[in-house]
Amino acid sequence: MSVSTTTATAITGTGVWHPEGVITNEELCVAFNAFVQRDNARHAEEIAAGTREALKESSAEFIEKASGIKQRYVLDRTGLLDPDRMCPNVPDRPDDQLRVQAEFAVRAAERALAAAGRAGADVDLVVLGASNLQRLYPAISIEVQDALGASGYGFDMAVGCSSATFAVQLASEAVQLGKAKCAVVVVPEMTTGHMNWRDRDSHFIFGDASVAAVIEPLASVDPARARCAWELVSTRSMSKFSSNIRNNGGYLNRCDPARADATDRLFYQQGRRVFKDVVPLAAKFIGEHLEAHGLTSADVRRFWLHQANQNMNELIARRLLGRDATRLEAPLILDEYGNTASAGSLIAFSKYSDDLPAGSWGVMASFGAGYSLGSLLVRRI
Ligand code: CO8
Repeated sequence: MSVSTTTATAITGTGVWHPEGVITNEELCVAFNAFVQRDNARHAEEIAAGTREALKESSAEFIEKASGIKQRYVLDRTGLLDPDRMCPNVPDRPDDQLRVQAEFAVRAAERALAAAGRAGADVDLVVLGASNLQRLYPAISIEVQDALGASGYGFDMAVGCSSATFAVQLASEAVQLGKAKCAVVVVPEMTTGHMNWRDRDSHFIFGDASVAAVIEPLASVDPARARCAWELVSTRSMSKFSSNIRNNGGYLNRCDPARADATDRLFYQQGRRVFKDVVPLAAKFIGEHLEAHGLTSADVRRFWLHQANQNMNELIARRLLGRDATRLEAPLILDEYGNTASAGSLIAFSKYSDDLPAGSWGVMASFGAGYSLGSLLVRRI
């Protein structure tokens, strides 16, 4: 476990961007069920002979009840809703054009910089954190740095759904060490590319979105410039190995030709086990972080939790508060966005933070594959 307690830094602006395409649960299930019917018809003889199990249909009612998700934003509806394709159509771009993930990042970064009253030329560090990286090199953050007209340096990092909180922590520490004066954390989660849209257990989970945050020294915060600034009082992170959420996609995949069509190169999970593990783990992790600062959950005005599952968040908030949280104490964005991987808690923060008065305490918390957990203790300036 690593703990940082004197981050004299602040989040001076955030920005959210998502593609315009929307897929509702109902639309998603129409496509999925058409695929199921076709697949079962194709294998009718084996199914009748008992040598193959028939695929089961999905339902919009199940999805909303089990997860709280009602819809998700997606870059490409066409490929996802085509029962013969079930994969987003994202044409490759020439090397002299901004790639999709960098474009996601730049769009959110521009909004975050505007909120912070900063320009791209002010930026001297870009940390890109995302659960999936589009390519290996050059680092996507460096492409973003170039597109923003920033100086300094950039790097990419991935820690599943804790990529954003870990990235904020690293950027904050760089500012704290004097290595950067104006860092931008970009979290371009183009998640629809890593899902197995033919898997009934998980086809409904993720959506595409991008979020960014500007991090500067606390001493340089100017309320006239940055309308909604929050001191990053403390950051905490933790990891504990588990294979319950996994994606074996990687550069060595082609080296095992026998497994060219393996579906474990896409997202898969033991959802029930994860659910059971995460509730006590996350509540303890956040509670201990607060305790280390002489705070209790009652002192916290808002918890911006990872946005994977409404039932999970309600249970975690109940453990922390000893009662049900109100919608504003633990806001949800997953009903509209789906699970946006590591972007979720930061999107919730961006959308639900400017109403709180100066001095308010808040916690952003992520829990994700790895397992990985991140907690950011913040106070409104
Ligand atoms: N349509 C209709 N029925 C379905 C469907 C479907 N699409 N899928 C499953 N069912 C059926 C099953 O067949 C089963 O039927 P039966 O009882 O007859 O066998 C029944 O519904 C229940 O199935 P499950 O037990 O699989 O369903 P759950 O109630 O567990 O819900 C979830 C599935 C929503 C995926 C749930 O398990 C979940 O959210 N788990 C938590 C993990 C998670 O959120 N994953 C998201 C991505 S990873 C991530 O964001 C990080 C999460 C936390 C990390 C932890 C770090 C410490």
